[in-house]
Amino acid sequence: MANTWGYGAMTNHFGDVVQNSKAMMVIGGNPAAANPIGMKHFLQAKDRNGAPLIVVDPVYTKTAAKADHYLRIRTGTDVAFVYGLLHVIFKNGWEDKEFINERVYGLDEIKAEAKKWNPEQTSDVTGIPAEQIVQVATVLAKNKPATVVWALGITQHSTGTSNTRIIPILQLVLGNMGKKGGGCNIIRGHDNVQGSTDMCCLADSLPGYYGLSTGSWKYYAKSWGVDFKWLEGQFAAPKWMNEKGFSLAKWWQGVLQEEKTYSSSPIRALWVQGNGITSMAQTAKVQEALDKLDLLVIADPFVNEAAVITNRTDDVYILPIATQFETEGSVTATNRTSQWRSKVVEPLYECKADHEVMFAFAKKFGFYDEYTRAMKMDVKDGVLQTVKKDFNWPDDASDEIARIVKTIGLGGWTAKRLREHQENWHMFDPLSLEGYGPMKGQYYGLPWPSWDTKHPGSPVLYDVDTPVNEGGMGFRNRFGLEHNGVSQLAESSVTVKGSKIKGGYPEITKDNIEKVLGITLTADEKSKIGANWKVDHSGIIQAKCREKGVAPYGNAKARSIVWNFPDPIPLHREPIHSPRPDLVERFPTYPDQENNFRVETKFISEQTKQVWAKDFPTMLVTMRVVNLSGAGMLERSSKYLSHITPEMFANIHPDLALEYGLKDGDMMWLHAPQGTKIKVKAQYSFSVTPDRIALPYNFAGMMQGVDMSQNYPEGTKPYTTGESSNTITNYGFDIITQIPEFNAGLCRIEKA
Ligand SMILES: Nc1nc2c(c(=O)[nH]1)N[C@H]1C(S)=C(S)[C@@H](COP(=O)(O)OP(=O)(O)OC[C@H]3O[C@@H](n4cnc5c(=O)[nH]c(N)nc54)[C@H](O)[C@@H]3O)O[C@H]1N2
Ligand SMILES: Nc1nc2c(c(=O)[nH]1)N[C@H]1C(S)=C(S)[C@@H](COP(=O)(O)OP(=O)(O)OC[C@H]3O[C@@H](n4cnc5c(=O)[nH]c(N)nc54)[C@H](O)[C@@H]3O)O[C@H]1N2
Ligand SMILES: [Mo]
Repeated sequence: MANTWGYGAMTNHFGDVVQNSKAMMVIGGNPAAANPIGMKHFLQAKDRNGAPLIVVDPVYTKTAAKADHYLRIRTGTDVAFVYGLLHVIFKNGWEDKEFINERVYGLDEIKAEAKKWNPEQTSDVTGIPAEQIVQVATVLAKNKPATVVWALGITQHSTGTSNTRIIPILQLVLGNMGKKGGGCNIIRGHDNVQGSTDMCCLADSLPGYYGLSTGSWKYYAKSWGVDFKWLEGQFAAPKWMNEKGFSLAKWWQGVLQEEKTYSSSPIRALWVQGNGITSMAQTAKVQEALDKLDLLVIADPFVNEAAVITNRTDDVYILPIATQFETEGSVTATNRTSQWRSKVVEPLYECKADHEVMFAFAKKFGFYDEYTRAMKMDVKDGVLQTVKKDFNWPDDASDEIARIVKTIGLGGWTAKRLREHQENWHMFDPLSLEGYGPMKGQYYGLPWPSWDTKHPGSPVLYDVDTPVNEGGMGFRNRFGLEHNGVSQLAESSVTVKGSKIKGGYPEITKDNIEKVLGITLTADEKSKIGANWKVDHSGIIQAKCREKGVAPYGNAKARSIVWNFPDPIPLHREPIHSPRPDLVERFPTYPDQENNFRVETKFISEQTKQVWAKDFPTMLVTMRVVNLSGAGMLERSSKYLSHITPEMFANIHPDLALEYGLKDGDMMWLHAPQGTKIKVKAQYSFSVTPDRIALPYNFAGMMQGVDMSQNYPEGTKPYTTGESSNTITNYGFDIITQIPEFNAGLCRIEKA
């Protein structure tokens, strides 16, 4: 199962924005509530650099309240909006021609699509006034470098992947990538969510984003000191090794088997370790699936509300887990830096840390030795081998990661270095991240890639004006050497500063290393070197690259065409449940999807099943509130935090409320296209227009009007319970990642 929420990482960092950004566009994010520390930096950039703040959001948020330009977009139309900006930029010749020619592939198709999106057409689709589109395009073109910041308003759509591609394309066109003060600063969510994706709490890759392929599995088998055949034998059949698993968004389908499902058998047991369950879309389906399972195990410091919304009376196990204050180890922040954390107290009462629970189960299942073996291994004389009898937690776990995960360059993240950074916090500049004294020549937290144990970390990705050994690099050569006869490498004029290799170069392999780097390997080196930089345990490829000032992953072009995606260039497609039937005809969604993450997913058949807007006329957006987080159980168990939002509510414009005879504070039913409903309090607000409402997503404990609170074990009921917005967020999933379409849907209001 997987957490598929996050999509990307920051290319730059908050301090860089303060120091270098000349403009900022926050699109689909509300850091004032969801990342107040990040927000502080944007306000500083406004003050220090006079950088205008542009906020693009369907709701007038607390972030929007600080904006110089607030654009009230209709949900699910960001691709159209960015094409609208590109239209104005190309029309005026404001694109960075040199950057595009040297470092970008496939922009002609983007240009052709942008031509269609003149300000009037863009305005009709997005709801943003045409003059504002021209104005903001001008601001971005005239204030360089500009950074673009986004979060969930961009990813939680059936077109989420296209959203996350069109914005970097905008930054490429403006020449803002690989620049201090520029880049795409995607604010990741939870504490350590970046680390959890890097470490593969994902159903479609191996740790470090190694693909699901026999080659990657073999690399991991070797890295873990286990036999590949043994690993293969752990699967029901070998073919499942290279198949994506179920995703967190649709695991319930594996239980209910209502839509077409591709797996060896139905899911019968669910183990939840650190996920709120009610934070998922389709909560009514989740409830049905929870009821149907044979076994439910929840490992959580709190009573996870999965145990509360189910009607089952048996076979639910709640394992008390230690909090982060009771454990030690590294976590990864949104800007790709690692931080070491110390244990504050030993685990209290009978609770155990997550890894202890995992170890206990591995023992019970009989693979504890294989599970922990890599922590006893190391590379000696260029050869990976077992070097000791026992391991030392958590340091050896961190060193294992550093030894194995080459793809994103974690080679430098040894426990020793991370501990030194923690001990020397005061020796780093909080804005530039540069170290002084004993930390001189390193960046705080060694932002990845930190290729090897001498590397300082890379605070700004793709920066060719900085030597590789000091944090610079080109774009990664990830998609072959050429496509349709066009080279994918950077032009000859793009030499990474200080590099001995001029211009673009491919990713380094055993076969090309001598030619690309102009060196000759010894017979001993040849016998030890791995097939390519991603799987080279010997460290030879990295060492040779260091000598030449070369990034082992190549120096290539960024591509704006993804030839193997359903939409090779991002295209506007209406949300599955759109308020504009006329636009559904012009911009239909994708064909239904046969099999992604083991399940069928409906797209066009759902979009055209009926004219949804007729029966469900109001748009639905979900949001975060500053005092609650995630599924909300933690904070709703705090007297003081729950007091701020004592009840589940919806922000509703008085004009809309009055259409339904709702006074401020009245209860109302909200009905969803999938036939579900929730009962919530109407809270008058001018942050929304009369065509839309906004709901926090951090409540649980009620299901479609039914109070489930008798299910909390004695003494655990939080101070506040309420309906989960996710009972009515509409059916719809991103075509690639399967992120639910939390942020573009429809509902119908009824006075309760
Ligand atoms: N409608 C709507 N739904 C959304 C979103 C939205 O914007 N709108 N956002 C989505 C996003 S981005 C996310 S990330 C998810 C978040 O949703 P969840 O992942 O559900 O978030 P949390 O409630 O923070 O955490 C889940 C559980 O982890 C437990 N926990 C905390 N620390 C530990 C630990 O150390 N070990 C273990 N084992 N458990 C621990 C907590 O007690 C909690 O029960 O929600 C998604 N759902
Ligand atoms: N207090 C608090 N802080 C949190 C969390 C929390 O639950 N509570 N959760 C953490 C997590 S896991 C995450 S992932 C982050 C998320 O951080 P954010 O994404 O900043 O949080 P949201 O409040 O979901 O903000 C999403 C914004 O996108 C807007 N939006 C909705 N649809 C669209 C659209 O189609 N286009 C555009 N342009 N905007 C749209 C919404 O109106 C909303 O203002 O926050 C983290 N921080
Ligand atoms: Mo998140």
